[in-house]
Amino acid sequence: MIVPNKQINGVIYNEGVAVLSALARQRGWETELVRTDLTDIRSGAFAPDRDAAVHALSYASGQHVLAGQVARAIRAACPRAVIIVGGIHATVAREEVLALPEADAVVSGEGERAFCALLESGLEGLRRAGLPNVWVRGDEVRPLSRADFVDVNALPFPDRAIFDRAALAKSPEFIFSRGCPHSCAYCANAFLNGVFGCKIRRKSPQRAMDEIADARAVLGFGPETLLTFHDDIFLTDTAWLREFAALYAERFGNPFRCNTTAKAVNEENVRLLRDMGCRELWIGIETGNERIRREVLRKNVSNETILRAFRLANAAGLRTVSFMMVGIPGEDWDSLRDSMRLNRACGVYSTSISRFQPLPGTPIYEQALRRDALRQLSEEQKDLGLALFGLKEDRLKYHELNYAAILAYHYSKGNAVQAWYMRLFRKPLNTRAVWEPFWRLLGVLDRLFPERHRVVFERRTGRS
Ligand code: B12
Ligand code: SF4
Repeated sequence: MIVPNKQINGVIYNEGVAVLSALARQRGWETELVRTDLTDIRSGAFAPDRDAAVHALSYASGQHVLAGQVARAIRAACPRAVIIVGGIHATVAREEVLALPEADAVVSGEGERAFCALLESGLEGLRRAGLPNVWVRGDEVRPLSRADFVDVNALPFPDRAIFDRAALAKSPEFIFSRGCPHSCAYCANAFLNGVFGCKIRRKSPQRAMDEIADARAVLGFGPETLLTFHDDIFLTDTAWLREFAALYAERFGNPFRCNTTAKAVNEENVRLLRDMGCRELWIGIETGNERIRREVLRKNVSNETILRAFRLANAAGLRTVSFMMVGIPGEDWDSLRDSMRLNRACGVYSTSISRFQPLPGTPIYEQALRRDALRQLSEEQKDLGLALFGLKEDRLKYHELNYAAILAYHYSKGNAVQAWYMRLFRKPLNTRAVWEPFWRLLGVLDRLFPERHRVVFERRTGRS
């Protein structure tokens, strides 16, 4: 199993890869996880296993160019091995992956059935199975169609042993559900729901507990270890949460963090979260400008609903973390100010800020493609496997967006400087005064060296 790129911080666990590995082991195969990057390929450190019968590639859109190099290196070293490609890019940008000359099979959407068919009966068996959304070299390309989703409760426990166990033991990750009922215009779910149909599939609370116990046995984490539940929206079903909470408090009680959308927050579910030890609740604000949120991002959530969600979560004693994006199409100084104001009014503990990136397959990306507004990446950016895509028509300069990101971050309570200032003076620090000279300097540098001085801030796409 090969996941191109090892440079992205925080990517330790990958549920899709873990499940496929578990299914392979169930069928008597040995599996190995290889993470690689351009440096490895150029230096020759990436040495594909010549004895492996199957090389399975899984990657997100930012790594497509790098994945092509990985596939070439595998084919050169292992002329007869099967190369199968799947994952989010093979789903949302299937044509690009079909164009990889080294790919013997390309799977879009869920990969369990196709992967098992390949392991059980080889490439010809996979072809004969005629599964929807699967292409085998030599076949004609059929359009993507509605999915017959797998039963997540019938799957083996994800194989966590293939990852860096020591790192994963410090921060174990879980996903208890698949799917999201919303289709925000910047999120892959808009594509997935539109093409495959929308069905939320949830592991039963009992199965979720057994999976945590299995992970604990494999990784050996203790009762204080912070767990991360990566479900798109952990709070969509309060009845499920009630049952989960009772079992979790009884069997584990580890602190944890999870995602939600503001709409899903209510008094009961924040109380349940608090009682079972939730430390952080991540809520997507994305932008403080309600018009941009509704019309551009197609996220149908009002500022009032967002404020209420944060009020409830803060009152329950949860640390709230907001997801914000800067540089959304139509963004200007007024909308950035709206974002800072709303973020501040929400009383967030911390903020995760991303530079907006149009992701392939999403409505925003498709619109930008039609009006020729996508910014091309340099070859170096593509090779690194970190880059996604930008828009040509950003109204604000890079340093202005960074400045806004810094400001928004400094309005959060978890920031140490802010926390001390609040404690001493009982009011928030006016960070504008502090950052103004720095911002001006960045402006000058921006004009002098447009590409050179970029301030790095946390780069995550907003979710939920
Ligand atoms: C958890 C998560 C993370 C975690 C863990 C990352 C990881 N790689 O698992 C963290 C927080 C680290 C993260 C980081 C990032 N993420 Co993220 N993340 C997710 C999230 C919420 C869940 C992923 C998941 O586990 N799904 C459940 C599993 C079962 O599904 P799956 O991974 O798709 O796997 C199935 C199929 O794809 C297929 N399959 C997968 N691989 C293979 C291989 C073969 C051979 C076969 C046959 C099949 C197959 O079978 C699997 C089982 O059915 C998704 C949203 C989503 N709903 O998918 C976003 C998502 C994948 N992330 C996204 C992005 C953009 C990122 C970042 C680039 C953000 C950033 N700017 O830094 C980074 C980079 C991630 C990377 N290189 O992989 C985008 C990707 C869009 C795209 N077109 O690339 C998504 C879709 C969210 C969105 N905004 O739309 N992410
Ligand atoms: S951004 Fe969040 S709420 Fe919107 S579709 Fe994606 S996961 Fe669902």
